[in-house]
Amino acid sequence: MTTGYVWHELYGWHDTGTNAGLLPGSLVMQPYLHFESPESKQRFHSLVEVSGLAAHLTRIDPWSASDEDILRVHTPEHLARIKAESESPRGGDAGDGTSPFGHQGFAIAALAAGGASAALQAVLDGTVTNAYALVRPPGHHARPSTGMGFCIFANASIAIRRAQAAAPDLRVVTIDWDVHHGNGTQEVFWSDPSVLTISLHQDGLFPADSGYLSERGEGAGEGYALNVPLPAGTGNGGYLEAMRRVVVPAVRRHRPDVIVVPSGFDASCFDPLGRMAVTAAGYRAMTRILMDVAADVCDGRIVMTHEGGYSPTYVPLCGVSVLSEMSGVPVDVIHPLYETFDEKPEQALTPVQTAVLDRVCAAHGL
Ligand code: 3YP
Ligand code: ZN
Repeated sequence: MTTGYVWHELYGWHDTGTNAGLLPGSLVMQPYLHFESPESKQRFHSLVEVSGLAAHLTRIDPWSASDEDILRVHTPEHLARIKAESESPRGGDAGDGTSPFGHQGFAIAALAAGGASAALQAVLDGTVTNAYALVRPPGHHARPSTGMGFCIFANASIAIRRAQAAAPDLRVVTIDWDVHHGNGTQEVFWSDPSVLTISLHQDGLFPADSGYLSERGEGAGEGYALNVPLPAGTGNGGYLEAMRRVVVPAVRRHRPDVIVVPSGFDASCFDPLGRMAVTAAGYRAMTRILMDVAADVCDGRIVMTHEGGYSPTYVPLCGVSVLSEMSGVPVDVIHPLYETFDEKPEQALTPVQTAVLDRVCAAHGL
């Protein structure tokens, strides 16, 4: 069993500029980094190297997604606009004013989509059993006609559509555990029963008015979008129960050939953009559950594509925990003080969380 790993130095060069969080630099507040700065992801990669994990992983080189690959998901207008703004010395914005990119940002966005695609291909052709594509910019909010929420192109969706172009019968389940709703992935596969899109997210966080249980796909895709909107404050107990009660039975019912996980670590207890409480041990345990069901239904095939996660010091710990579980390589980088968070009261499953899961199960016949 081998685990693939994608990283490219240029992912760290994707330039979101100076902002005070989301505010443009101005006299309102001292300019700082944009939330989606390189820090958390570059430091995740550093820890993969320095922990010794990298030596046990199979490095997969990303390629640049072709126009044809991007156009399976996005409109020609979106692609043309990103390319045009990318030529400007000042760069541009992917669509909503919060998704800036620098000069030549198109090239890095295409390399992110290509990194997800390379990881998926390596898993499907058997080069590796599973893989983690640590790409940047992220992708799960990007819609066919526009980027949004720090995303330019829909990396995971582009990878899946590319794989389906070669294997039209390919069945996929996406399990998005980023704290925000995976609206872009949901939209791409809205009418498509071949791809079951599941999103676990904080109820009502981002995008606005998105990620409700009532969103379930339409036409032939009716029932193949599955939202699990968890209440703010949910920790390992609620997330693991959602995995056991919703995700595992839904995966067994769909019988995918591969599981794709848009993986953000912004549901962690240290994240500045989420209000959830998942710990590194929680992410490891969620990974274990996915690996067990994947072993049963799809020979263990799992591809994770990196999304959000904004704690510069905790994202690396969560990421390395997931990679350690995926690869079976023991890595123990967690300081005992961090482990005290595994025992906090918010880690326990609550009746409110159980009631949400009851409704999700009832709505989807699980
Ligand atoms: C986009 C603008 C405000 C919240 C932000 C969410 C980005 C993210 O991590 N998405 O997964
Ligand atoms: Zn997020």
